Amino acid sequence: MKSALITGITGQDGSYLAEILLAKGYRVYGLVRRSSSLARNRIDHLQRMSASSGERHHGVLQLVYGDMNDGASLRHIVDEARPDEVYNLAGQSHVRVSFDVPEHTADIDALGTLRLLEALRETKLDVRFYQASSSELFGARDALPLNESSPFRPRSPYAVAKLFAYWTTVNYRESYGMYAVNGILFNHESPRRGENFVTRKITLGAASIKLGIQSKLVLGNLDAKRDWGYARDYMEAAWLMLQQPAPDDYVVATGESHSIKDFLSEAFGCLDLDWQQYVETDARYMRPAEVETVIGDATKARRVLGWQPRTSFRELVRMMVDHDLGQLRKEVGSSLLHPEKLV
Ligand code: NAP
Ligand code: F7E
Repeated sequence: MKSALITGITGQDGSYLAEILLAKGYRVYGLVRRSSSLARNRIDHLQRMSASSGERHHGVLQLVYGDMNDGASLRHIVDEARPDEVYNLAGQSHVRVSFDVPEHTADIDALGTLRLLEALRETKLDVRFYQASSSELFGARDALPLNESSPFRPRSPYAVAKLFAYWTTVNYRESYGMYAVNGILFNHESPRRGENFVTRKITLGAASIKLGIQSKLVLGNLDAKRDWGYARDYMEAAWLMLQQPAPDDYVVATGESHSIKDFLSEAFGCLDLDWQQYVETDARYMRPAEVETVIGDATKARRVLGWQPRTSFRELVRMMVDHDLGQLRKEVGSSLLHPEKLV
């Protein structure tokens, strides 16, 4: 049985990756941090399945406490789990919030990666390491689309921290011969996307407006363009990166770019609503420095990994809207049965 350690298993990507690895029969160690309320809704179904027998997936899931700001905990986990593969997905992942908590973002996203790589180096394990790098590394560029050779020019504390982690990963590969790769992933979304990223904010907002739960949606810059793919497809690419004969870095993207306005039009359109009647803008959602347009070129991933996105922009938006409408309908139904929940 192959084993893998996933940091960030409770996040959007970690939950999909855990599903993929468990279906392949891996023993999966998921690093979780302590919090006063157990926020594990994205992996609850996996824990339940792991506890019962005869389910679709054959692997074993084990959660372990640790924190990217605590090197001793990382060393301890690595020593105990002795994984074949490590996927470093943990991070303070919100770009705008990184302007509010730059030190924390650098501690977790930059130094956290260094701590984990050091833990792996010290144990001298024959391990394969995946780093969750980001299209935010490129920042504002004129020459599009972006590929592995495009220059980096980060525009936020988040991107600067990720740049440190990117080069640290390259450095450990070159200095110590580690199998360490960067997946330079462009924006990827899903019904499990955090609720304060723009796509999920829109699909939840549109569904709430449709059901009469809210009357307007307040956003920031509507002209920005992103290359949006489906998170599950992207985690397949992450796995493929660790199955190659030699380590390398890859861009993962759809090659299509859409504006926030396009996303609004598609999402509200799924519900027969005109977004322009409901959307307002507010400076509080703007960033001190913005990345206006992003579009990626995943030719190398297609050629070497045999990877390509399987989910179109329209399918992605529809999937998210349908999910949020269904979820909100259930919640409204249950709060009507329990009116005290409305206060
Ligand atoms: P996410 O939903 O925000 O998940 C982040 C995960 O990191 C959560 O499990 C979170 O745990 C964990 N985490 C945060 N701080 C931690 C700490 N101090 N110690 C241990 N765990 C910690 O992010 P995502 O969308 O899945 O993205 C996964 C990774 O890919 C992130 O590193 C992100 O920066 C990067 N990335 C994402 C995208 C994208 O479009 N989604 C694109 C490029 C790169 P809690 O549940 O306890 O908060
Ligand atoms: O913003 C604009 C905002 O926060 C997208 C992370 O996963 O992908 C993600 O970073 C765009 C920006 O994602 C609102 O100004 C308008 O131009 O959904 P987002 P992001 O910043 O692109 C990269 C690749 C990562 O690595 C990150 O981890 O949408 N926008 N109005 C808004 N954004 C938010 N969040 N909220 C708004 O109200």
